[in-house]
Amino acid sequence: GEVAPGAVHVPGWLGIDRQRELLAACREWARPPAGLRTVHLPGGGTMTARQVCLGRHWYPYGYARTVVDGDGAPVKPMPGWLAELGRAAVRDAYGEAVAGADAGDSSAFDIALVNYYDADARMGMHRDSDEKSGAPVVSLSIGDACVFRFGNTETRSRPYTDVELRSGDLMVFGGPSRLAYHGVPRIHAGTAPSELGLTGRLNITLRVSGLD
Ligand code: MD3
Ligand code: FE
Repeated sequence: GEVAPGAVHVPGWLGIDRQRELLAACREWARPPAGLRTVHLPGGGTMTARQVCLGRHWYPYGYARTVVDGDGAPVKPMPGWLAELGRAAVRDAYGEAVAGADAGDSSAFDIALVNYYDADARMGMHRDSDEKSGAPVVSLSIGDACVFRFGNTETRSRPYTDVELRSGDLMVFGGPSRLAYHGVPRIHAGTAPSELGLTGRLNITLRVSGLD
């Protein structure tokens, strides 16, 4: 359903087999070089969700082709099948659901950011503004459920809407929602489907960098 203009939640979009395939791929991407890493913030803190990037490496605050703030290795490529999955996600989420939503150039997904949350990890309220494209962001969740907090474009604080994201859920954020504040205040530990054999939560976001 539509959480806000341009923000569409499709529960259970990924079947369990698709989730297992994505999880297996994430486990490969997490291996060094250019594997899962702790993100260090400019203020001296660290993010509690750990991250691995495909296509371009995100660091606070920009994109690079190598892991500039880690092992320096070239970033793993964005697979064509994953870009295609993003395209299908936008098509299915928007379909007829969001009249007049601007899908942007969603055929050109060239970045994936994979965040791994253990039971205690969180993500503070922030905006994603390092992409030079207005195309929608696709979010896929695998493993433990979480509370996803969708805010507004003006402030980091209220009003916001809390949505439970479960394993297999899709969300697409485009149009007026693309620059909204959002975060993950809580993980529901131990709620992952047992067939996955995963402790914690994975979130994969697919993005269009707008970079050369
Ligand atoms: C709304 N990830 O990677 S996914 C992020 O669950 C991020 O790991 C969270 O926020 C996670 O930047 C939330 C939902 C999400 C992702 C990107 C967005 C919502 C968004 C970009 C614009 C607006
Ligand atoms: Fe974000």
